[in-house]
Amino acid sequence: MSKRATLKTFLSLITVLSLFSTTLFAESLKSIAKRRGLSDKDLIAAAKTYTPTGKKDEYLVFSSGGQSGHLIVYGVPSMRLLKYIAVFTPEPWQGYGYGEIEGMHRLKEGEIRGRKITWGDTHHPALSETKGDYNGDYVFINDKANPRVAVIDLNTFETVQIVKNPIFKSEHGSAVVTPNTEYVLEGAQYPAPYENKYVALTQENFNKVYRGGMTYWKFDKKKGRIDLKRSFTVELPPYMQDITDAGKSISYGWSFTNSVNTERYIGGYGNGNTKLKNRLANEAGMSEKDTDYMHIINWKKAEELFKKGKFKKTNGMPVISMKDMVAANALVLLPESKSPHGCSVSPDGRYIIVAGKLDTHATVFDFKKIKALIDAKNYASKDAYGIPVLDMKKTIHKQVQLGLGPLHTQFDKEKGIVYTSLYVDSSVARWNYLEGKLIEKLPIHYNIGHLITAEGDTVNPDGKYLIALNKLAIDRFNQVGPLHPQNHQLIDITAKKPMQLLYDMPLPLGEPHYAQMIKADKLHPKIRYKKKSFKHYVRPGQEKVERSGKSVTIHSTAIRSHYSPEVIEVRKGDQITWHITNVERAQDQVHGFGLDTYNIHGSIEPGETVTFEFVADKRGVFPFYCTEFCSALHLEMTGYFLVK
Ligand code: K7E
Ligand code: CUA
Repeated sequence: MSKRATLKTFLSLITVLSLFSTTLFAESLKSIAKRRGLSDKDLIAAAKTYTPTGKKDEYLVFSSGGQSGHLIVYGVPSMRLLKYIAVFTPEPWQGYGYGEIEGMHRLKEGEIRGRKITWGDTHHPALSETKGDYNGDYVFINDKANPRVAVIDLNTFETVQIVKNPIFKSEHGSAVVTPNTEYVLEGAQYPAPYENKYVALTQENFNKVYRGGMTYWKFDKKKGRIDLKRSFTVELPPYMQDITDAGKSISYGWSFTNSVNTERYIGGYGNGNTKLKNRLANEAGMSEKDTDYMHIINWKKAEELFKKGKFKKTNGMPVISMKDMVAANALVLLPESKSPHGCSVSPDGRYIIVAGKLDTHATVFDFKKIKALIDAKNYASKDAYGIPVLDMKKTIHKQVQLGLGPLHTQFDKEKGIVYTSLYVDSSVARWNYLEGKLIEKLPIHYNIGHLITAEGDTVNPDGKYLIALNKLAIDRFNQVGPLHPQNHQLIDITAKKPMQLLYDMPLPLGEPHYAQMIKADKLHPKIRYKKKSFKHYVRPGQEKVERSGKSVTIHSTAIRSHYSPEVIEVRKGDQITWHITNVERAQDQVHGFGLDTYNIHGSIEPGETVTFEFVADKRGVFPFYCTEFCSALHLEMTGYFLVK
């Protein structure tokens, strides 16, 4: 055949093949849809979320891990899980709490009053911000149960600090950052005495000694750590402070915190008396009044008071009194529909949207009006603690009926458009808070708590995706016993109307509350550690075992596929300090280190030096080995630790 004829045959063959393949593909897509019972809508949803191998996600979500005490990272739109970051809870894979000194130190740092705590109830992650926008440097997360806040460095996705609140006994309005991450906020929840003392639960004591509060943890951006010496707390009444948001732009310098139980109802049901009689149960007693209070705090002024030394220390925490805050006109209360939950500041900082769980309305407060009243000291009344109370009516921009159980709100790219979760209704409401109009509702499955949109609480929301963080899954997934996974539902919000449900993701790790969604290209995590950045870095060829009395220090290296040294002999009772440097440079070449029955396990990432400390308190022969399948000869990556 001539060259031209070959080309001709080749071309016609391609035409036939491509025709054949399109019909084949079209047919098979149809037949797959038929076989699996998929609608056209389902196919579109699949195309919008399916992420072929090697392709990356546009956004990353940092979700609280609820009772697991971890932080969960996943991609959007694929909804692929990427990482559980160990924060308040031991996690062996990452070497967090199993002998690796870094993780041990973190958990030690989180001990409260000498008690080791190995769980946390994480609720609200907060990505660090610059000018009100996520900067991708850090993420903070709170522990509601044991009042603590953790700092996670997004260079490594590792927890680098845990601070504990020395005066709160629980917290909730946390973690929240101010627009330039000047402070990380932590609001108390269940009022209690600041001191660690017994104070009988009488109404009188409750009113006088039990307290709420708002802690402003100073974040030192240079060090990447919270600076305890520059942190302070504003004393608040024993109202149950709840969700908090920081002001921005025109409301910069202020923070807003909801509350419930401004009735100061202390219960009684169960207090040696399980019959209700004349007393109400908490749920009724705490929602007797029609309104509760939003706490409006000028943290810039509080900072000035702190710097002037206008505080008293309790358990080492500087506390600015309500009296001093009121005298500085820096603490004001605003009535809001009773038992509210969400509290969200608009991207321009002007509006604060509050949804009352027990009210079908969302209230849009206008900060301009609030500020004018505060500046003029135009107050309607005072509460029992002498804190001025604003006239609610004078501060409202709109009140909009959304449905049953409105909770949290997030913002769209388009001005005025917001999304509010409706817990009881099991739906998401899309509405316009500037015009006060409900646009549409989308049913979700089931009982939504928080919801998030892409960068939806920043000064520059992206819109695009919404995720419903549902509380119940019920019948959405295969049954796995009475305890079900949570259900995060991805929703497309790009069209003006309607919203489209795209994907259900089960999350079997605690009950997440809040999450935040950040553009993936804002994150620049490292691939390997700089070996020299570790004090105990071991250079290949310089491995050794040193003894000084009962202290044995092992300087060893790990590389595919051996540890050096491989055999280590010590005496019973020796105090062991074991440094291991992973001298690999290649991406993802991690070595594990597991030691037989010593409850020691670590993760040694490329370039990293990890240190283990323990006492060789059991005699015997203990193999150690690499727990990551790092190479074909990974099983051979082993050695013996002998204790005689
Ligand atoms: Cu609504 Cu802790 Cu933010 Cu749960 S909280 S949902
Ligand atoms: Cu190193 Cu397996």
